[in-house]
Amino acid sequence: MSARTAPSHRNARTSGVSTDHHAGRRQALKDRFKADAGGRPWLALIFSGEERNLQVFTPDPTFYYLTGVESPNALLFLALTPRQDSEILLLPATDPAKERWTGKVLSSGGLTPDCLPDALRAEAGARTGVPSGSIGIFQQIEDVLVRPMREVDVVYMNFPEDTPPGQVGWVQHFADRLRASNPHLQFRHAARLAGDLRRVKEGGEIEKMRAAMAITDEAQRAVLGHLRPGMKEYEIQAIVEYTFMSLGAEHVAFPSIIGSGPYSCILHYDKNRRTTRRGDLVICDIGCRKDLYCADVTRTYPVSGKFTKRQRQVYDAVLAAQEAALGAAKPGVLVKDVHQAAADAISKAGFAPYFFHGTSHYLGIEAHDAGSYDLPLEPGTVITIEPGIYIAEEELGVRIEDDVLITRTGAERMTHAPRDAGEIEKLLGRPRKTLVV
Ligand SMILES: [Mn+2]
Repeated sequence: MSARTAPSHRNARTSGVSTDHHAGRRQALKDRFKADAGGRPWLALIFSGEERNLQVFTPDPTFYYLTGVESPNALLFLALTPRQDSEILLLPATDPAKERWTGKVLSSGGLTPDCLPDALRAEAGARTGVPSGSIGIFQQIEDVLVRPMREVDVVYMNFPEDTPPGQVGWVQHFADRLRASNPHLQFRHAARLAGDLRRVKEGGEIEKMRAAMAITDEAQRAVLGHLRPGMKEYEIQAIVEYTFMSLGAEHVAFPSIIGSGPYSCILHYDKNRRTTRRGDLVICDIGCRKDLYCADVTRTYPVSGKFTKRQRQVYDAVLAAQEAALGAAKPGVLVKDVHQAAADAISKAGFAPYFFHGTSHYLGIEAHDAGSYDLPLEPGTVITIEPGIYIAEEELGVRIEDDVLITRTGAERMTHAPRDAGEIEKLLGRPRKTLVV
């Protein structure tokens, strides 16, 4: 049975809230591996990644997408050989000593007599849809692999980005060792096939993204309530991130970019140390992560409360470009077509040399989410639309970014922070709120 007709998969498409959607996603990915392997037996190793000391652990997005599990040191094993069609989930062994430091994670029991592996595995099974008999301890990885490694031709792997530059992580070591001892096998990246699946969001994912977006919109409004000349960029960042956390976000989706004056022209500026001045524009490119799904919203504000004539001219050109791109976004078109609509509008306004980045990226479990840009947009894809004009010699940068859901008939703007220049000036004209300190 193909994934499209499997009942679990159909449920997933409509509800997205039961554990069924993880089972459906795994089935859909297995179908893609099967087609990609061209009838040859294959196995796939999808790791959650390693935890690093004093850092917030975020599971590998593909692992999380397929299991809903946030534990480090876990593995999803999938295989299709003449002998087996299997799904095995290996979880970290329960470690009460470690849990005292970092809290509980979904685990498999196993290290001490007072842990109850069966109960833990039943819980993991209920949450992931993997039969509890197919849930084990991460240390069993070698046992799980022994036989299938002899039976397959193709191995799909993900490589979690969990390692500081210049170091080789455990997964990379493991992959190198597998390759060296199995030279007859073909190793392929799982990321592309999984990415194309993740690219189209289900209802439940879209709801999670809307929640992250509503909080991010609220943080933009909080900036409008407090912004004044002399405020440090990092104070604005603090207001943004305070709002994120107080409204229930777990984290930022990416380092907050608060760029004023000359730094409004630096695309990924995240030092945020400058003191704003009257007459500056300040770019606030921010997004929170909630339930591991991301939002990404940019607004550009005049610090003094009013745009100069020149700033307003540039601002309105960017807004018109964003509207043009929004109008072009619909099923069947490519992301580059959406970009072209924005670029044409900016050219028409005479600012062509000052727009030098792409207009859109996918958004989801990652701020720059997975998926091929060669595929046409389809209902359920979520992209950002974020044209900008950056005139460094005038210290004048403007970017406006919203998150957009492709629908059956066109596109829906999902983020609603104040965007019109007149409305922004009106909101900045109110008495500014004071801070806690
Ligand atoms: Mn963005």
